[in-house]
Amino acid sequence: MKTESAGALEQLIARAATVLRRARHVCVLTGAGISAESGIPTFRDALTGLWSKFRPEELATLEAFERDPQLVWQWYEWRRDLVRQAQPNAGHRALAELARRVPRLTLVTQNVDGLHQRAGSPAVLEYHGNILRDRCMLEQVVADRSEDSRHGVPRCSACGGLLRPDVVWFGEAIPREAMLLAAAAADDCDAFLSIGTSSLVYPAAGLAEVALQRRVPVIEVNPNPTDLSAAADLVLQGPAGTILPLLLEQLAHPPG
Ligand code: BV8
Repeated sequence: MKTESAGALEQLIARAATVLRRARHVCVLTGAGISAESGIPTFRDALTGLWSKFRPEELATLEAFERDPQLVWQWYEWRRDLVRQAQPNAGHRALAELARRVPRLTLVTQNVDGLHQRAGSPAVLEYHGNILRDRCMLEQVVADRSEDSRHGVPRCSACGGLLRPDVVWFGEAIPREAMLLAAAAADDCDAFLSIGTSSLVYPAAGLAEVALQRRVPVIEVNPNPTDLSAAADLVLQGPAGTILPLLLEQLAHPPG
């Protein structure tokens, strides 16, 4: 016997599928929540255990790295191991499939784990970079590690400069191409999907606001309410790994 809430959720998913079926260009923003079911702690949860005494801004900033590069690298190496052991989940795979079902889809992710690409999503905009790449602090380019990486702080094989994770830290600019392409997609899309994000970190959270200002349908997928929920047109409350496959199912089998 279907519970009332299950019935209500099914109707909301059917309405979301109708929006996507009519869409010419879907813009999707994802956050840490879509990777939670792959065993990667969400950003807030990435400060658990021995890292719980730190605030994100205390580890994910240039100041923190300059103050103690070893400590910051320890945190990133711990997160890198989690990313290497992780597999894309049904949520990532559903988004890769959705890109094949709609005329145009722009996928913007705040995640640095590369799981969208591993699930087969084409042309993912890495708005906050990628944790598995190193960037040279001197040349500001993606670089390889030299043999003599001392004391847990890797060095650039080309110039010996300090290496840092190729991610965007708080107070740093979004990579230019990703920022311009994401802004253009938010300005052009006729449907916007916000998945697994608390919508707290800017300028990423501003992309959904652009869609709202343009009166484009905004659909949120999240088991918990967020700063965006009140303004969103449809809120599909549940885990992305459950909701997104159901959305694809509805897209494939329109009612009646
Ligand atoms: C900048 C990479 C200036 C590093 C990250 C305007 C207003 C207020 C503040 C600001 C503002 N503009 C700028 C700021 C400051 C700051 C900011 O936004 N601060 C916040 C904290 C208030 N922004 C910046 O500093 C940005 N840079 O402004 O530079 C500038 C400009 C020009 C030139 C020079 C400088 C840079 C921000 C990027 C920082 N880097 N990541 C790393 O990963 O180590 S941010 C990082 O945190 C993530 O990438 C992500 O963006 C964010 C975490 O948010 P979420 O992904 O949403 O994750 P969260 O844990 O919060 O929530 C998880 C959600 O998932 C929850 O809602 C949960 O319910 C849900 N969930 C759980 N399970 C599931 C699920 N959903 C679906 N399915 C499930 N199974």
